[in-house]
Amino acid sequence: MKLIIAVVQGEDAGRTVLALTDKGISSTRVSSTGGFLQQGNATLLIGLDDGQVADALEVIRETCHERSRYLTPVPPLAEPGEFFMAFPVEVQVGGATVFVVPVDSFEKI
Ligand code: 2BA
Repeated sequence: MKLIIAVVQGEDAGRTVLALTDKGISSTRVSSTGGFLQQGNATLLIGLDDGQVADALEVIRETCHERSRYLTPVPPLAEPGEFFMAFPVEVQVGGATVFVVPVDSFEKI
């Protein structure tokens, strides 16, 4: 058995969960925040048999898309009279950051 931990963009999460469910794969969606952009994203916890991993990764590839986000740099402490122009920096995010980890045991209690 494996656990897939997939960090996806909020816009893609609903479609990903539905497509996984259509294939009989259970998942849990957790709200999360990226450390770099400090913007909301979603983390999917997907427990599944080894034989379903390829199917789940295919669903994630199909439903999660790369997008541009903009990061506005925080201005440095300026001396009086100094002027700082904060230009937004474009960052490419996603499709998904995926970890596949082995599961020692799985129980529903
Ligand atoms: P964030 O940490 O908010 O990162 C958003 C995007 O910013 C990243 O997209 C990447 O393009 C860029 N980025 C991140 N750290 C950077 C840095 N130190 N310098 C320059 N650019 C940087 P993705 O790589 O697609 O990551 C999307 C989200 O996936 C991340 O959001 C984070 O929540 C998660 N993630 C990515 N790598 C991870 C890891 N190794 N462990 C845990 N979560 C991870």
